This record gives sequence, structure tokens and C-alpha cells, in this order.
Amino acid sequence: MQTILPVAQCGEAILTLIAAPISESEFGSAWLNTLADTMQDTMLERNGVGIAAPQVYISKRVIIVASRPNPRYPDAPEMDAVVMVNPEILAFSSEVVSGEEGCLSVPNERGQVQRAEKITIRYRTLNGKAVETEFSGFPARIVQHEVDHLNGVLFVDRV
Ligand code: K2U
Ligand code: ZN
Repeated sequence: MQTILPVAQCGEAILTLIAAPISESEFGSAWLNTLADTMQDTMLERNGVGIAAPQVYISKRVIIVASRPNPRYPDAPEMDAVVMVNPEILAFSSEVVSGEEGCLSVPNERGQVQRAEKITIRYRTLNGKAVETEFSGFPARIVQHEVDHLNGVLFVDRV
């Protein structure tokens, strides 16, 4: 069953908060799995390549990253959506790249944003397994954009 949630818009307080970490007791719970499912349904409905829980009014540290080719990034890799709980960016490459971004919370706006070309990120899966991995290019950009949402930062603050 698909659930599309309303998406918070620029200017709404929820988007300016520092989201709370998911606690140990929430890993593997029906609640966390349902949250991820509804975030994914909402992201896909809005043709997003990522989404953060605060965008659906849940101020918790959960993001989804789902790069796919699109008009602005035709050579973006097609990747299975990855749900990241309590993501922490451990390292940013010194190399930065400027690229166009949009946001489900800032419709009809696009802007050039500088992001690290490559990042090292550590996160937990929905079941609590710790993962440490690297992303580069467009997927790295999406991760940085989504982690910004968890820290109350919108891409328009960086343009
Ligand atoms: O977090 C969001 O609002 C989702 C954004 C993610 C995004 C991050 C970085 C660069 C572009 C998008 C939405 O997917 S906005 C729709 C979109 C999709 C592909 C390219 C540009 C904009
Ligand atoms: Zn956004």
C-alpha cells in the first residue's frame, strides 16, 4: 500500500531543526520500516532522487539516496535506493564540484551548489547494521544535500 506524505516547504520551521538520531530500540521496528517506506513512496511520487525525514515532518535522522539519470545529470548512475539511518559524513574530498540542485521543499527553484566530489560516510541500516562507504559524483551530492536537511540546512542557504 502506497502512502504519499505532504512535503514541508521552504520557510516551515521543521526544515530548520537539527533532527534527532534514531535510538537503538527503534532499529528493526515496524515504525522505522514504515517511515522508510512512506519516505520512498513520497520521493518517487515527486520524482526525487533523495529525501530526508524532516521533509515529511519527521525530525529524525533518516535519509534515502536514489540516484538515477535525469535531465541535469544524464550520466548519473542508476542505483537502488539506499536508506541511511543516523548518517555521518566522516570525510569530504578537498576537490569540490559545482552542480545544479533542486529540492522537494523548494519547488521551481534550481541553483548551482558547490559540493565535495567524494565523501566517506558511515550510517546504520534499518536493522541497525553499521556501514562505512564512499560516494562520489552525483550520489555524493545527493548525500550531502540530504544530510544538510538533517542539520536544518537547505541548498538555497548555500547558493
Ligand atoms: O532532498 C530533496 O529535496 C530531494 C532533491 C535531491 C537532490 C539533491 C541534489 C541534487 C539534486 C536533487 C530532489 O531530488 S529535487 C529533484 C531533482 C532531481 C534530479 C536533479 C535535480 C533535481
Ligand atoms: Zn532538498
